[in-house]
Amino acid sequence: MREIIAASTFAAMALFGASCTRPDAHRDATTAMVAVPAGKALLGCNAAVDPECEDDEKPGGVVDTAAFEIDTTEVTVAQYRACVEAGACSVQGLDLPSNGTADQPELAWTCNWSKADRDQHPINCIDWNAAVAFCAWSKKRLPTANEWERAARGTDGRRYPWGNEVVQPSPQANLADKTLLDNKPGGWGLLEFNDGVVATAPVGSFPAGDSPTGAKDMAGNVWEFVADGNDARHEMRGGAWSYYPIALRVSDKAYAQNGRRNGDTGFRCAR
Ligand SMILES: [Ca+2]
Ligand SMILES: [Ca+2]
Repeated sequence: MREIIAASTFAAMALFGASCTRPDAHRDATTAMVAVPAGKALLGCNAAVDPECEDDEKPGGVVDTAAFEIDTTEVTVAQYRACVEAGACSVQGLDLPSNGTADQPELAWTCNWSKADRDQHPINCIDWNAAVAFCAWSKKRLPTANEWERAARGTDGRRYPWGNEVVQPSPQANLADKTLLDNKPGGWGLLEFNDGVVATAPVGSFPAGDSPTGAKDMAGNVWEFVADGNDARHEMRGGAWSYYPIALRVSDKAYAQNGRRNGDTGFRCAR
């Protein structure tokens, strides 16, 4: 299955690599960034506002982070394509999810690469190493977990990017709502939420959920890889279209086995 699905895209990549050197192509991927100043912020579990903290979020506390910039949005399909066309990024597996051990063709419908009208959706079905390669090509890097969280929640230790208020029925984020439940019989989703989106939405579609720094979709849409983790498993932050409100909390952590490519996971870059 892997070879069949990837064949045409490999051919396209070879074509670009052989005939299309675009030294300025990285400018195509230039994306708006928000500047986060140096200083102290409350990161990790803030039990005063969040009764759902899990063990790996504890203990919370005040952390000093140096100044950095982070992409305003998740990296889009169009931005990733610019890197592919420059010969610096791979398309391997972008149409075929994997849990890190086995391919999951039954989930191929969730992947945005090479589907029509997805240019402004987040690139997904991508593994951690490919995300690292894209950020390097963009002269950036993956954010650390602390940087990601600082950008998502500001300095005051809030529970979600927008504050401490619970997720609204017509929410500030794309999560596993009734749209997913209604359109994927036998699937999953929560009837009390209605964000109108089955899987991913174009980046920045939920401005009511913007973080205090101006970063968008820090809750939901796709999980985002961060630099933390090890060769066996990589940390992800922010929850996704396939998850429930507990995962939209800014201090929540999830982990991907190395090699995992899922429709619910993408990334953004920092510098
Ligand atoms: Ca949804
Ligand atoms: Ca996100």
